[in-house]
Amino acid sequence: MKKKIISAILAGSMLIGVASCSKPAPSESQEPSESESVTETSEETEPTEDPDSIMGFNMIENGDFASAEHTWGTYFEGGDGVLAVNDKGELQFDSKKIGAVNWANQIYYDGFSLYKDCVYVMSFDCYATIDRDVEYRIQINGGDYHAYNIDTIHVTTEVQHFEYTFTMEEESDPAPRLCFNMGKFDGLDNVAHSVMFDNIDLRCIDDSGYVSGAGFGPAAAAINLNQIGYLTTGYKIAVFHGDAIADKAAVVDVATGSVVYEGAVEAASYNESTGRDEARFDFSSVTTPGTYKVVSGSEESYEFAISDNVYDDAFKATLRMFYLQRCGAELTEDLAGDYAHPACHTGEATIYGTDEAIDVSGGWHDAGDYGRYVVSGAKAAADLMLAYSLYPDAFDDDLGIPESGNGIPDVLDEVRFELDWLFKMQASDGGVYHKVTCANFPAFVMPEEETGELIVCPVSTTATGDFAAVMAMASVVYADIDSEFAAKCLDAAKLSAEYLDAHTGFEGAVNPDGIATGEYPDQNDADERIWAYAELFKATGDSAYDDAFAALAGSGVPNAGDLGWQGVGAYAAYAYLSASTKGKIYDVVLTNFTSGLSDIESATAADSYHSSLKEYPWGSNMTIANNGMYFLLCDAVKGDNKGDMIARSQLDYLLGTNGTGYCFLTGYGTVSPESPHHRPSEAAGAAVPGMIAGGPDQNLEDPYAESVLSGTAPALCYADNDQAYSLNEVTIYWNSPVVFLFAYVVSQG
Ligand SMILES: [Ca+2]
Ligand SMILES: [Ca+2]
Ligand SMILES: [Ca+2]
Repeated sequence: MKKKIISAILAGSMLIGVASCSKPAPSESQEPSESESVTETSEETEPTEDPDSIMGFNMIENGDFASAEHTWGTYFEGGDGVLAVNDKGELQFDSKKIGAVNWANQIYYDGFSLYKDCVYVMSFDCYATIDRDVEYRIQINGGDYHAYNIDTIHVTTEVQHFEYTFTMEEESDPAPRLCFNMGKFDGLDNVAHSVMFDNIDLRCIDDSGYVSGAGFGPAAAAINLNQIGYLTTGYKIAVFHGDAIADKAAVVDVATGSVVYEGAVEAASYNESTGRDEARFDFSSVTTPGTYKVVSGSEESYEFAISDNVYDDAFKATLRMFYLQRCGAELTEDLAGDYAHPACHTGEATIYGTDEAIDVSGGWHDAGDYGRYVVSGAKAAADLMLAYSLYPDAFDDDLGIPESGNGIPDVLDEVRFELDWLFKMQASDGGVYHKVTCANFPAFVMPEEETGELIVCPVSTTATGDFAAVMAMASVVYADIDSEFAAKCLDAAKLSAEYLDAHTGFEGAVNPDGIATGEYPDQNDADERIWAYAELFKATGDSAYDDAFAALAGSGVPNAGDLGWQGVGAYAAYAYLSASTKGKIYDVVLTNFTSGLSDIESATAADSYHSSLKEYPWGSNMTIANNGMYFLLCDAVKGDNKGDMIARSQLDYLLGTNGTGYCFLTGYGTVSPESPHHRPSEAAGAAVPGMIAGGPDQNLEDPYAESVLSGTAPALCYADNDQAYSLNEVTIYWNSPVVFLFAYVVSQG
């Protein structure tokens, strides 16, 4: 077969903006599994430390398709087709539908790296059963998806060889994507056809610019501690590994250079979560305000403060994050700075499957996307209200939001912004719509630029239960502030409880056809129903709600230790146990509620960093914060003070006392996430301050994580990159339990 040779030299091509946004963000925090059809399995990570090793091999595994087991994925946006290795040893894409855009059909390959200032050659053979255009791209796999190397090729029924030489002029990318777009092109008719690829080869031919180990984030520190610092009276530890492990360590006053404390380092022990020996150093006895560092062996820590108001700014920023997530309202420059934007998502939304449009403007954007979801919003609102209820003195009226100075604690003004949206999500029969989003996740744009049709998804019993619960909670919290509003909240809660009474079967909580945004799925709505009855019992003392609660929770509240958006049992149990009227199954619920404490206690004691986790799943930082909050809620019920050390150490973990070397709160500490998976941060080119990143996910649930962290110990599976949506997204319900922890420690002093 004759091969026509086409060679293009695109040295240093950086065609930023060309055919960008070839696909929207592939996934979001709550939806790891349903975002795209991926046929790939785990990839081998190429060596990154030895400069010799980046040269001289084909980075595309099985590029000649000698094996039928390929690791290519497919992405469809209005197109359709089938990808397989054919019996001639070629990768064959059978196009069934070409869609409306060139990326309507995309095949892609992940699992290789490109290094700054290195030169690469990309080559492949391609033919088709018709004449057509195909777009070849090597692109960044996140953000604006711009290409590092790109060409539109004309493919015919003859095999052609394509070859490109390019220099990587941008920062090193450990997880780019090679893809071929085979959707709609000018002049192409929608006829069934096939496109064949073979001998796909990508290799480095010049590594003279390569710097070993460069480009993939800061090296973890050998001494980890709370990078913001400590309250004067607080418990204080630093954790050492590697060269920092010594018999003795010191705390040095940065201003004077003098040692203010020297003490013994605890014996080192192996930590399974990090895969290394670590040793704790307790310096709680240092209580004089100042700026310090810890010195041990040949290592020293980042500087940190000890002071009575050390967390004031970080606490405010963590709460202020909610203001910056507001939807349907203008964020003004005087308050929002670089993140100011006009009102977004103000149009009416269509109720799925109908012609009816309703106003559901307002509320908080959920996460890195602009969806608004009832179940996750309910968790966030509940956390903030609980924080205020238990620690009111921690909150004031000068947060820097539009309602600052109105005489009402700003946390309640902020929650009310969400509650006002929630009212709009309630149908006239009391059922509550699950969410409002566009059909797909948006590109990386500011919120007012997401202008697609808004769709309200059907009522779910989980959303309805959560709604009733937070509205009943609000009726108590706002009673002294605005009795009329509190009464409105209680009426809304009762109406939704009536809906639940009349609809005893599980409803909703799955994405309807054509909706690809976060699903927030659930298999069990008993905990949401129980939570609704518990809060209504607490709000009203009405024994009918106690009866309804007991009927469902008689043998125990499901998920009794969970403060999640899916398992809400701990909220339910706490509400029931903190009601002023003692409920009829109080003792059963108390045992049930507190049964999870010992596991958390033992995990916390065993881990060098006092992490309460044994495993690190997606959003592990939320579970860390939730565990601290759970202990404090149990304390509140029992009149104990057992949670103090655990709550403080979970907050310390989030702020730097962890194995990654990161303070996970954007804008605070010495090393914190700079590239969160968060559209306003991307659009502004700088991370919104005060956001908690998802944190380590040992399951490596995005291509970047898979590429960079393969083989990494569970608690170290973190990377600060906007492509790493399973590690570095942010959400309102990851921030909210951290607000709770801050409120606790600040109120304790
Ligand atoms: Ca072949
Ligand atoms: Ca206020
Ligand atoms: Ca549930």
